[in-house]
Amino acid sequence: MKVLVVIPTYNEAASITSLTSEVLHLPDNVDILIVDDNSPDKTASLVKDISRAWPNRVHLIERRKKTGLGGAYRTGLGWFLLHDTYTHVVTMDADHSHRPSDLHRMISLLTPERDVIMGVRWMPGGEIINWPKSRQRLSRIGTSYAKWALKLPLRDLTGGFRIYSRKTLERIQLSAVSSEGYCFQIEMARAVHAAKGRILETPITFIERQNGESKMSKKIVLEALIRVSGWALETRLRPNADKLHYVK
Ligand SMILES: Nc1nc2c(ncn2[C@@H]2O[C@H](COP(=O)(O)OP(=O)(O)OP(=O)(O)O)[C@@H](O)[C@H]2O)c(=O)[nH]1
Ligand SMILES: [Mg+2]
Repeated sequence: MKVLVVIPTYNEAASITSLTSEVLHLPDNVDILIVDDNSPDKTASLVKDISRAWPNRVHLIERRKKTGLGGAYRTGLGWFLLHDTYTHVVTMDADHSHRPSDLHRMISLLTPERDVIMGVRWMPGGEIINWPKSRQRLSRIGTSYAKWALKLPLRDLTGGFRIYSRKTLERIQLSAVSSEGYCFQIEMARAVHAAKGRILETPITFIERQNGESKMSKKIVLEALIRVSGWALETRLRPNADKLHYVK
């Protein structure tokens, strides 16, 4: 088993050095791929310093401009698929909202029978620290709506802390997962479910960022609302639409 951790970054200079150091010092010997969108705060040059200190364990893809989380993840997951020494890929935020200690525990849950390990805030044992009530409400409503609309039996559809096996991603048409913003996480859950991926939900602690700025915006919320509503209709009109769309 060899794990790659993909971390998208936009203006995460305040967090990226400490986060990558914590991840690299885990006993799991994981490698890291940062996908940076030309951050004005020079996140990428910090990553270059880190990768000089950790040759072959830290990789960087620099995209020319910020086009959203979805595009950054499509690039990162595409890189993972091209490098078949890696058996699993992790998606993780750069801002210390996702704890490396949870990553270690999630990796320990991997077995050949499990296709996806999904970090969940909204289940017994899960926790959210320092998130304003309004943000918690948005996330809970988003997950509940998507769960009902898409008929997905999952408890944290908007969260981005997950592990996917290579086998699972190879069954999915990644280019068909076209969301730009955080809706990407919902769409990936939909695609994995359509591909009959076996998903294990596990509780995580999510901590509000202490440095840098959130990229959450009205546009991102609107994209999710419009897309999920469209998929809901599609699911009801053509129950196997997701399979036809996402599964190879
Ligand atoms: N490359 C790239 N990374 C992005 C983009 N938008 C967000 N990210 C990264 O995606 C991760 C999640 O973004 P955040 O802004 O923390 O979103 P969030 O966790 O929903 O919001 P907060 O609660 O405010 O932290 C972070 O590592 C960001 O740097 C983007 O357009 N391009
Ligand atoms: Mg965040």
